[in-house]
Amino acid sequence: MAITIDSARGIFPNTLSADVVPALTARFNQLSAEDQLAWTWFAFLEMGKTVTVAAPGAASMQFAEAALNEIKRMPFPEQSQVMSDLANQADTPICRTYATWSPNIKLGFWNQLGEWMEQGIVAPIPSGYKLSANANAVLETLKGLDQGQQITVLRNSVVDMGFDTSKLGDYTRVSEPVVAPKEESQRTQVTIEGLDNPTVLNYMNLLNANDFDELIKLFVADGALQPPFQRPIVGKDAIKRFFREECQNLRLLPERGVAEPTDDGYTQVKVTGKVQTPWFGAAVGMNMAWRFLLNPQGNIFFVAIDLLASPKELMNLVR
Ligand code: 45D
Repeated sequence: MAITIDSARGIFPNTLSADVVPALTARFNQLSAEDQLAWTWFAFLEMGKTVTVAAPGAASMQFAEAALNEIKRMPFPEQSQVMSDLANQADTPICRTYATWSPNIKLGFWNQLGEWMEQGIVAPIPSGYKLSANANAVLETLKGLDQGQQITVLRNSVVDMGFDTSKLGDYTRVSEPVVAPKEESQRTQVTIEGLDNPTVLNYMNLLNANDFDELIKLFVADGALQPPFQRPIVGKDAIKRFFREECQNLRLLPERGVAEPTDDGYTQVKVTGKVQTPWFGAAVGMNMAWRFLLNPQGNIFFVAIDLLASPKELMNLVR
């Protein structure tokens, strides 16, 4: 049977990913705009009890600056309206601009608004705001998740706001400047218990070094990368763009892995371990799995990255 991206998606079918995340995101999206804003505020406060967010540098924030300053100058009711519009995915100039931003710029924008809300510069969530029963239930569920899952739900809610990009027509994507790959002397080498596959080790080391030019060479031309809870991104150009836009300064900490030959001389590899995002650094380690399908030349035909259901899944390398 010919190997396709669709068939590749099913390798290591026993891998339990955190389905609670898309489930909770769907419930969040059903809430009213007011509830969504208040909910995110309470969720953010809840997170803030245990971890702090590392604000992005000025170079990353420059693209959000004009919109932020515009909002800063508005009276409170107008500011509240802008925030509701974003949650409602309304068609307004700010919602259109927001839609062109990469996830990190969107997060940076909200992080700044959140700071200003605390300082009284931007309209706060009304004190005594009572979440609807539904919103409360969603919040209670969130509190029961591990931190990696919580920050993924928060990230999703921010990414989904703003005008719908599919209705935007032609537009220019806006993302942070691409950092230079790490100097050779600054690079680290991972080790993975039970696995010495050179492609997989290179993948981890090159991604950790922000060396996307070399990293993309590991893929076959029509290869695919499937981020957590997303459709596969297909083809070298699209994958490279994704690396540059969304994968800077990640820290991959793989722990263990297994490789086995499969059909047509291909090799399937599963690795589990932790991933840290620059937003939270070492404070939040997300429990992850990588499921690779390598061609006979050792190039990456497919890789899926999964957020795991529980820490127990880190030990699950069954095929
Ligand atoms: O609405 O191997 C207020 C890939 C209230 C690449 C607010 C990967 C109002 C390949 C509080 C102001 C990328 C797939 C809002 C690996 C309101 C690969 C603000 C994995 C919105 C390993 C809210 C990478 C705010 C992974 C400021 C898994 C919320 C990366 C901020 C995961 C939330 C990264 C933040 C994650 C969330 C980052 C900063 C999950 C950040 C999450």
